[in-house]
Amino acid sequence: RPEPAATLPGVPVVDITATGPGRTPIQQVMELMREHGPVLVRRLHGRDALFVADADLVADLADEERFAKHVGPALENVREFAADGLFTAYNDEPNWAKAHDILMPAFALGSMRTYHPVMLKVARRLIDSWDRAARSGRPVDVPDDMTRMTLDTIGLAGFDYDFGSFERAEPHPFVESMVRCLEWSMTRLARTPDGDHTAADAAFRADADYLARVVDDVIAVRTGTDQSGAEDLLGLMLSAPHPADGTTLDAANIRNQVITFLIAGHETTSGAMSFALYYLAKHPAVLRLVQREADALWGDTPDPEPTYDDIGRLTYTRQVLNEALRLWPTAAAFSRHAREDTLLGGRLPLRAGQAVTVLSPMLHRQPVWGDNPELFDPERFTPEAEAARPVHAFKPFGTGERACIGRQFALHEATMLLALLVHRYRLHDHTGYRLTVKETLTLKPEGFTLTLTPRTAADRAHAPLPGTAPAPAQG
Ligand code: FDE
Repeated sequence: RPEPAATLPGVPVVDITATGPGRTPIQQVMELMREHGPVLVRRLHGRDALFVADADLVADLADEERFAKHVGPALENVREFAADGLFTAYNDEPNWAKAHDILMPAFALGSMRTYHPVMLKVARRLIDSWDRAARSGRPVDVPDDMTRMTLDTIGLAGFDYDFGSFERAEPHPFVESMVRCLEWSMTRLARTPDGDHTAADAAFRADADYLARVVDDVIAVRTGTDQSGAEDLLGLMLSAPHPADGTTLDAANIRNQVITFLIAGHETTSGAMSFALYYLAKHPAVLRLVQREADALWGDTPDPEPTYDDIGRLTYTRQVLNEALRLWPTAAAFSRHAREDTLLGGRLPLRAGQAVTVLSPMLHRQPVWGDNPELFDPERFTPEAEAARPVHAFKPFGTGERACIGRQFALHEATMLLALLVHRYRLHDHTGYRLTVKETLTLKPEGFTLTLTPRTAADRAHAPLPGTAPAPAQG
């Protein structure tokens, strides 16, 4: 193993072996960077990992000629249950390019038109459930409900499979097993070399087997019908021939892809919406601007019928989502490796194969973001502000050919839902919630609840005019 510390001039080495990474490893590295700067080596049980958040270094890492996605230890653990699915496949595994080529059309911007009605249908399930909560004064658990919504959406839109999450008091068992698998992947990284982990590993195996059984059921439901040629994700997986050689994906790979999409398609998106609602609840002036935007489209209509094109018009709502993803990118780290020996940023010598992990939450707090990066301010994402900033300063969806394939899907789903919710409800921060970020490989605001009351015509009339600058609030 290379010892980067010895060969990386000026890069501090921080040994965390005494405490371990704990249950919040991302936030631990964030703290280390606040103390030691945006480039550091974290040492754990003698294993070194290079973390960077410096904007120039991240821009250099985006050079696809010299760097590629790295499947690091965390993703190696996820490979135990997602194998050669898109997220965890090695770059040179033939199934990556094959599945990527076959599935890309399902994620092109135009395909969102097909998913729009399904997304709206699931948004209405959430609204029904929140209406009941509003009537009874009961608080809603925001991350739990966002997860219900995103799981049902990817299930129905991708596979025409209904998880029925809103008919369940507890999350679907698939979600619980999946979260435990992700936690296992994360905590396995913190293991001491001498511990006994047989029980944890057996529990993981049982969960992974359960995920596979659910997915086999999703596939069986489809193959039992004449719908196997449908144009959704599963339809493409089952029947679309690869443009290069005319073969389709094999059964084992389809199972891995379905697991991958069910996981990737809902954990991260639900966290993103939860953080956005958190910031809206804390920033009434911003909330009024988002409401104003939705009101301009839908007025006092009690049950608006958002069209596909409406979602593209919700530009301020999209800015709010981006700003939430800046402060808490829910897939908070991604790794790259050098294709050949090279100098990162012209100064840090890396050997071929050597890995670097980008810590997006700290990249998103670098000086390119101004002198108050902790401040929630959607004005950072006006077209003018975006044009003035280096392109690689914002990386919530990773980079290059292995960047997020589901980006448009997630943004369409999240923008529509946020706008519908703020159009319909007043959000009450009834507990005076203090943010604690839970990590299960992805990030979520833990225990965040709201109470709701319906908005009235009078509320809508009193929202401020568009173009009013939101008063910057702390938080
Ligand atoms: C991917 C992704 C990424 C990258 C990673 C690395 O590099 O390693 C990131 C960062 C992400 N992704 C993020 C995100 C966020 C959000 C919200 C999301 N994401 C969402 C979604 C949805 C869906 C469906 C998805 N997503 C999916 C996906 C996939 C499949 C992938 C892989 C791709 C390749 O090819 O590799 C991703 N994603 Fe995401």
